[in-house]
Amino acid sequence: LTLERDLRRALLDDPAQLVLYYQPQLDADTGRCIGCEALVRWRHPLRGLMLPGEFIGLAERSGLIVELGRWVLAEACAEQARWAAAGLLLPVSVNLSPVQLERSDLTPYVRGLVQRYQIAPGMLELELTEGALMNEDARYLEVFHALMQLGCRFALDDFGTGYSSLSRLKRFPINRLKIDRAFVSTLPGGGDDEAVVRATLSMARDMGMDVVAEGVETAEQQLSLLAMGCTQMQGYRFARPLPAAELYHFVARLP
Ligand code: G
Ligand code: G
Ligand code: MN
Ligand code: NA
Repeated sequence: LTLERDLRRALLDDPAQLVLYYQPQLDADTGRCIGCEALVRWRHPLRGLMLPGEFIGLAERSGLIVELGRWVLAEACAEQARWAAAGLLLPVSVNLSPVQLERSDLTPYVRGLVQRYQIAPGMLELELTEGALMNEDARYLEVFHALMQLGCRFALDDFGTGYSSLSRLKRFPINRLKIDRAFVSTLPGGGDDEAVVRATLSMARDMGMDVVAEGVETAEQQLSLLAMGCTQMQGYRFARPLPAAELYHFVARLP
């Protein structure tokens, strides 16, 4: 309860306690950075730097996720505009909680941000988990389609761990699948996990979706993914989530 009060106070009075880190995503074929994922942290005045696992659940249960989610979207857009001003055009992915999509004012909010920061909506990718696709509510689908109409891209996070059926994927046109790191960590193994990766790549190809592998940590995993035709990768092998300035320098140092 105190943590909830602290988070409310941070959002209202002291948003500087919140900070976004950015983890780069690379095309391992070309070595280029193709985007980054924004990951929120909270510099709690007493507890120090807190990871999202420690407060996103609380934010969702208390409803504070709506305000927190707005802050994350605004900050990610502001940062993307700062990078653009410095000559770096980099797509940014933002994690969305299902609670945010249940609110019809998400679309005008995002439209306002891309206008204010002069961002091409296609440079903003919204990440949903498979659970977020289980909602059949008409208004929920409307918000999803309105954001798509606006030009935002959608990624399905933690893919392979949930229950998304093909019919559901057709109802929510997703641009990119993010293969959960659980399937990447055992590569190269030749077992079930590798089969899941192959099946995901094949389905994505047929449905015109991109695929990014998450949690790539070793050269062996990278080579195995490349051999299967998966080129987009994110993970400690390349970089941890970095503060904005470090992300900028990471990309600037790439060939
Ligand atoms: O940052 P970390 O590496 O600990 O991320 C853990 C998880 O927290 C991520 O997988 C992501 O799903 C979630 N997360 C991180 N940032 C955000 C955010 O801004 N909004 C939401 N809803 N979830 C986030
Ligand atoms: O949104 P999502 O749950 O996918 O967020 C990614 C999470 O995975 C973040 O908590 C991030 O810090 C973490 N992560 C990113 N790269 C790696 C990696 O290579 N290995 C592991 N174990 N975790 C990673
Ligand atoms: Mn994510
Ligand atoms: Na994920």
